[in-house]
Amino acid sequence: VTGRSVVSSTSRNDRLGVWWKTTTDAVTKHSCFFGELHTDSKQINVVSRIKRVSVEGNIAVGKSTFARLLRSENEDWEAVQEPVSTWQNVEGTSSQTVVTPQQTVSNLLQMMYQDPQRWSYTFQTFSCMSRMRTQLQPPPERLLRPQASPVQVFERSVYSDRYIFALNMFELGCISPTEWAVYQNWHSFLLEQFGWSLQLEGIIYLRAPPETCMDRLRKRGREEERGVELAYLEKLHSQHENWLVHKTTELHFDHLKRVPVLTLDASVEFERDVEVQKRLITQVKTFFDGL
Ligand code: DCM
Ligand code: MG
Repeated sequence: VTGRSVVSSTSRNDRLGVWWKTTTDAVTKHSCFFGELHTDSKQINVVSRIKRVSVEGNIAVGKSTFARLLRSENEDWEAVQEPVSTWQNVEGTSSQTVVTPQQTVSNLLQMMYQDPQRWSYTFQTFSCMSRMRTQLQPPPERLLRPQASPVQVFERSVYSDRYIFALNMFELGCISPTEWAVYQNWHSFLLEQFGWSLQLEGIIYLRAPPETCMDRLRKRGREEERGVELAYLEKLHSQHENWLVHKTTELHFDHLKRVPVLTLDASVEFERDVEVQKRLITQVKTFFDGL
């Protein structure tokens, strides 16, 4: 693959798993493919790759629990967590060029909830950037085994960052029209650059009434979210419905309009109910097979 350094690869017969990176100026672009090789005219075309699926849903609906469940079900399924701890501890990130040791640690998640007018844009910028960094990491070795049917399951995506949270903050007036224009500008640009590596093959939508999410949010008791009101969860619920069910949200990426969505009923308590878990897993398996 010209101009790219292969970090790791495995192959058997006509199956290939390649993890490679391209470095251009300041950016290192990681990509991973897993699939069949077609070697006509000395050109290698990799026709399929690791399936990438995001789990979407309202705050505290149970995305992390669900992702853990999938991970324990099948070792070909990898769960990639949302980098929430990074947002709670801005100094602890890997971009040393931006944050100096003299600066105090910021809990940006808390700042955003305490003063959304002031901090929403900053939070949405940082959360989306840190998510990109997380989701561009190389997958674990075991997913590159030739006999694997690998799926990476991401907790949320750069698409929900924009079409759920940032859009919502703009509609609530916490992100100004200028900030919204700037956000959309860099978001589109970065996705055009990294788009291929971040694209999804599928979306799982965990759907539950906002009241249920409110109960779970209280039970979880994340300190920063103590002031979250039902009205806010209702608004986020509508954003999910508009994007994933009614399909009325205006999207700016063509492939995203065609990504299949599996809607799962997450109103039932699935954390400890083995029967419910089995039912959900069966639906997920069928969905993954069809991607
Ligand atoms: N969050 C946000 N904007 C984003 C992504 C996340 O405000 N673009 C917030 C919502 C929750 C927390 O981060 O407070 C993530 O928790 P959960 O995964 O349970 O939704
Ligand atoms: Mg979570």
